[in-house]
Amino acid sequence: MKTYFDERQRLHHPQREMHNGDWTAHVETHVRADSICAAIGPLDRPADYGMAPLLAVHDAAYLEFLKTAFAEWRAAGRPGEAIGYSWPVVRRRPLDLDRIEAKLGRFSYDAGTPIGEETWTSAYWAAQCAVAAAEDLHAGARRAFALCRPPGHHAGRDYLGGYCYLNNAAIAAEHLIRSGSRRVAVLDVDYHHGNGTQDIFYARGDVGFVSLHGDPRTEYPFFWGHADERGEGGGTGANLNLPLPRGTDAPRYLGALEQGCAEISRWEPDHLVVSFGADTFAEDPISNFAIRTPEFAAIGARIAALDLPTAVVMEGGYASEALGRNVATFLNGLGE
Ligand code: Q9C
Ligand code: ZN
Repeated sequence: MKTYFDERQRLHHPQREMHNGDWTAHVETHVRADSICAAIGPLDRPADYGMAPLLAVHDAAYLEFLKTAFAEWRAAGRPGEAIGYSWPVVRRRPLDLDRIEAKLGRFSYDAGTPIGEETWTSAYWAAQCAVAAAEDLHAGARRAFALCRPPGHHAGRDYLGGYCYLNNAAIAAEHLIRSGSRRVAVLDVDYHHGNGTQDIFYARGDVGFVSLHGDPRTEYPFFWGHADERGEGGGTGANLNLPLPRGTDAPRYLGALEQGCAEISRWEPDHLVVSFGADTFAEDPISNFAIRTPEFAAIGARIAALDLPTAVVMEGGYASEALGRNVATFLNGLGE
């Protein structure tokens, strides 16, 4: 299996996030990528596919904002990294406002996802890894792995959040559709609901979304990921959320995965994109499931039994020391 990573993805270094009433040290560090590289390396550098695959998913004004936000923040004399403090919750509309604080409010939804000097560079190369993995499937490969860091599944068409800036899984799925795939399924097994991916494809009948995650009644991102969110318009029925309680262990998790995989099989996609987060790990510092390292192999094996060409896109996982082992175990279970 080809595996993709670009060294420039290490440059992004978010300092802090607003968490439970305080600024805390940010957990989405380059050490995560180092751990994965040490466990499965060496990885290949992706080619540069340019802006087109990003523009196929994201709003052009949003991409321009992401590219320039840090410079504008500095030019306005602000300290540290760019982060919002006011969000348009009611009657949200794309007002074209000049102040960087207003733009941050327009294009984000939380205070956990700062923009620094190198954020755009790292997010851009993470997205290129996802395109490279999609290209491999298009060329006939059965498997590809994109070490996307920063992650992507919380980012929507025109917003960042949840440590995510560009939706790498959506970019891979859309790239496959535009390369001729009739149907693509996205299976999200990160601990958190992939609200950005869900939102991007919510009204689409050609990209299905199935997600297993901590129940948003108690877990981030709270407002999306509930079982009654089934898609709309042409996408009605093509969105399936399987929320699980705190403490979910491997037997219970595999039961829900069975249900999610059965749904994907019925849907008969040409390709599968897996948003893989290892934050379901028992020792993850910000999550509450109870999966142990060897059990990631069984998760990979169940996904392999779908017998679909599969691109794995990295999402979360914050127990950095164990992260590489958890990813390697999952990929071994998935097989070639
Ligand atoms: N400071 C991923 O796993 N934490 N994102 C809530 C806000 C947000 C996790 C506290 C967790 C996002 C890709
Ligand atoms: Zn997560």
